[in-house]
Amino acid sequence: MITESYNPQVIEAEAQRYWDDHRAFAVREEPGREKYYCLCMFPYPSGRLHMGHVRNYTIGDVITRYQRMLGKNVLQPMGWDAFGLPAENAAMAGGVAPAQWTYDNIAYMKKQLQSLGFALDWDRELATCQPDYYRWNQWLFLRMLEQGVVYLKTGVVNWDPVDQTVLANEQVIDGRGWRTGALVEKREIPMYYMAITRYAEELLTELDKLPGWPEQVKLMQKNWIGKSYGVRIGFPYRLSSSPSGKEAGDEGESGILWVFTTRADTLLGATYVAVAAEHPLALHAAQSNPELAAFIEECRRGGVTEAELATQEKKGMPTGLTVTHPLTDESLPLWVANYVLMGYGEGAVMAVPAHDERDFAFAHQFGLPIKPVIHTSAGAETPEPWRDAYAEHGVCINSGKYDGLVFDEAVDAIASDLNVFDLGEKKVTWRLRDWGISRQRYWGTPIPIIHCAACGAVPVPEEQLPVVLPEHLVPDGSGNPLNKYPEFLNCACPQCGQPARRETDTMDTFVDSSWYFFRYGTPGADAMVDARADYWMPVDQYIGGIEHAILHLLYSRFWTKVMRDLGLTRVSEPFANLLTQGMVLNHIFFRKGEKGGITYYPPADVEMSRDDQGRVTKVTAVADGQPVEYGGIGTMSKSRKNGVDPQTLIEQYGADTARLFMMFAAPPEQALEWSDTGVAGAYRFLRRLWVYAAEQQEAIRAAGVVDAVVLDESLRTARREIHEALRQALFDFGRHQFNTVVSGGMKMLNALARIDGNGAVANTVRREGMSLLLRLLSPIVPHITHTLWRELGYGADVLSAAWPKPEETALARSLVSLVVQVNGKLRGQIDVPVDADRTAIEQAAQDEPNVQRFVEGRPVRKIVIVPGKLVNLVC
Ligand code: ANZ
Ligand code: ZN
Repeated sequence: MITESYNPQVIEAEAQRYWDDHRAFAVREEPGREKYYCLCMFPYPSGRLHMGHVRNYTIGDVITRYQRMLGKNVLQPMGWDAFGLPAENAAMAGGVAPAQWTYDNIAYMKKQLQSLGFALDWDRELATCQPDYYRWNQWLFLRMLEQGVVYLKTGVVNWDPVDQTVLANEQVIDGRGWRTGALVEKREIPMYYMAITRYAEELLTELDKLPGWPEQVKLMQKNWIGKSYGVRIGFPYRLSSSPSGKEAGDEGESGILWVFTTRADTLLGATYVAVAAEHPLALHAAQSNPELAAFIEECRRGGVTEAELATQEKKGMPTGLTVTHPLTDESLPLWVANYVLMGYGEGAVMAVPAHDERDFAFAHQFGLPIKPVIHTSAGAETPEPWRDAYAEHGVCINSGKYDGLVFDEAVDAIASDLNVFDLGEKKVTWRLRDWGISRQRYWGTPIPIIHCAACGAVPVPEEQLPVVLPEHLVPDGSGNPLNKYPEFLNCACPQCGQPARRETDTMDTFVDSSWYFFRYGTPGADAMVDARADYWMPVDQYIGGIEHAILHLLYSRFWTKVMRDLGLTRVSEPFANLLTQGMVLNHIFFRKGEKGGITYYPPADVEMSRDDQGRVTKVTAVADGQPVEYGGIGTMSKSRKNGVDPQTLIEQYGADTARLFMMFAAPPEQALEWSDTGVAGAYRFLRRLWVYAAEQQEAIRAAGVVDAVVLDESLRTARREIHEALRQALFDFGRHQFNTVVSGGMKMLNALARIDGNGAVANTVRREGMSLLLRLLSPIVPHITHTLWRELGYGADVLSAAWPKPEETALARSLVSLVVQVNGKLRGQIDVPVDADRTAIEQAAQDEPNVQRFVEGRPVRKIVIVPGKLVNLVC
């Protein structure tokens, strides 16, 4: 019995209980049966789900249920990216151990996920902070160490001198420690690196084998890997032997400064040469120049990321040294510049201000010469005054024997001329760096190394894995608590048995997320992976935020290739198809305080009026009725207080409404604007569906199968409308355009509701239409469709019903509409059978009442028929 009122809380709990009891989403490997692996990026257990999660996991669930109804063996797992800094911060703030905090959050968020009715195989749940997961991080680390894919090298870290601790990049704010405010120092310490650069070429070329990835993501990966074809050019120099100055006849020490350039064709336009602050030549010059030494120190304190370097103000200082131009023997000044990176190319550039943006800005600032050597859109002459660098390729000018050559020719000619003096060679340079994985943090996977005074750094033997992280420690901000915990720290050297000390660095948490998708395929395995993973991998559809477009996906691709080379998997690429869902946005409201501070107002705490164009005209705070400023639409965020808590939404309207709204409001890749009226609209549609089913339940239950032959015209039309909407919706399902799937479902319900007549024949159309509609909508709103499917007597479980299919006979149009004109003017419309003959059409046209009025008894002299379109009566 379907009650009159739609009560989502009751039916959703019931449907979820049914799925639990029937273990509906637990799957097994079934060799020979087509599999589908649908995966959403696993969440960090921050405490509560946010709308971005709900959107992400709803998209994944809709695809999962859709593929399952297509008959595939579908795996959709879930787990927790459970290590990381926020747990340590929460621990410091609340005095609770990160492990406790993390497990509590997992428990709460798991309940939230379950209340949304996702078709998840919870038997495969994992949390990366569990020893039986991270032991395999350690195990693979050791295999990579054996292969030389992991190696030790010194790296630079941020050191807080007050707290005596290493800070993560995000803990450094304007060059100061986030807690102490102390100026952060750079320190060099030994760290473990993974040689991702060994796979650079493959990581680049295999992007072309991923047609199911968004072009934008592939481009971002490509730029990150950054393969550049260029020339390494040598600029000879001579240093004076006494740092104090050049005495007569002092020949000094000679050498060659190497630079890397992608624009060897501009070599004749080089007007100075610049090196990074850490470059040996800069350090040499600083020995006799305290001002330069201070400048170098200042550069070292600054940001290290590329983004920081690209945006920061250009700073520089001359070294007083010069180098020799390898083709002209001209002497060029050598500068130290903060825009030159030590870690890229040669840590030095030949500067061509006329044709390079950064060199131009620098030259402009320090009054260095600018010399054009390429015919560009600026023309052959120096445009005065210089406003900009002209970076386009073009023909060489002002370049002596190279004049007239185009880019490729010039690069070849210059490279081979330089080659004669051993001052140039073609070279490929990569932007990609090896991946430093050591973190001086507690809450992460312990690096399985033991330090022995006699034997050095000794790998933990395999049988001693996992190195278990003690879970009860509470960091207090003064460094890694493992360093003060003897039970962890002290151990015996595996090689000589003498007392030794455990490594206390842990792994970057990107390690944890680099292979979790393999582990879902092999829950409980006593190996990193077993044969079961071969059945499931690769992931058929991966879904997550664009913020992971580069690092997470690149590291996962890298680990997969390493695992392949170790014989652990057959796949080379982990994710066949990738969907990056759009952000969830909401209005932003704020007031500016007297001192310039900004107070944000949650959308629920303001009243907003709009004009008839939908523009916001007036906003006031509910609390005091006073105006509040409107900040437009932006990503939901805690700091701007414009988030909406999914929990309230689920409690008020139910999971199906939340899911339906998410799917209806925008296609998955696009940004979704939050809208309370949209949510209410989604709810109203579900209630209409429910009420329709309640009203028609007896009729539908009792009805038989549609017999197309006995349908009258209006039933045939209703049925055709239903099948036409279904056909379009199925097409949209296939291309993951769920918003129009939902509108298709709405059209189907409208067509059903328009059927009048209570006869047995009409009921057969209702029964068929409702069956199609419930199956179509079941991936999106699984609870209501589950209940109605059962209550209307279609079967026990809509999940195991066949995916709906439109019927050709229902789609065939039996009538066509023709417009009728009298003397070329539109006067009426007629519906005639598609196969009607000329006489029948003429008769129908003349019988149309409005047409009769305009003919007014005049004799019709001629009738023109355009088949399928119109009839024109001439009189
Ligand atoms: C001269 C020149 C002239 C350049 C010109 C560009 C335009 P991609 O394409 O990203 O590989 N460069 C080289 N090493 C650098 C470093 N360590 N730090 C900062 N910049 C560096 O970039 C290659 C270009 O980046 C090189 O080509 C060099 O500037 C600069 F009209 O050399 B070029
Ligand atoms: Zn030893």
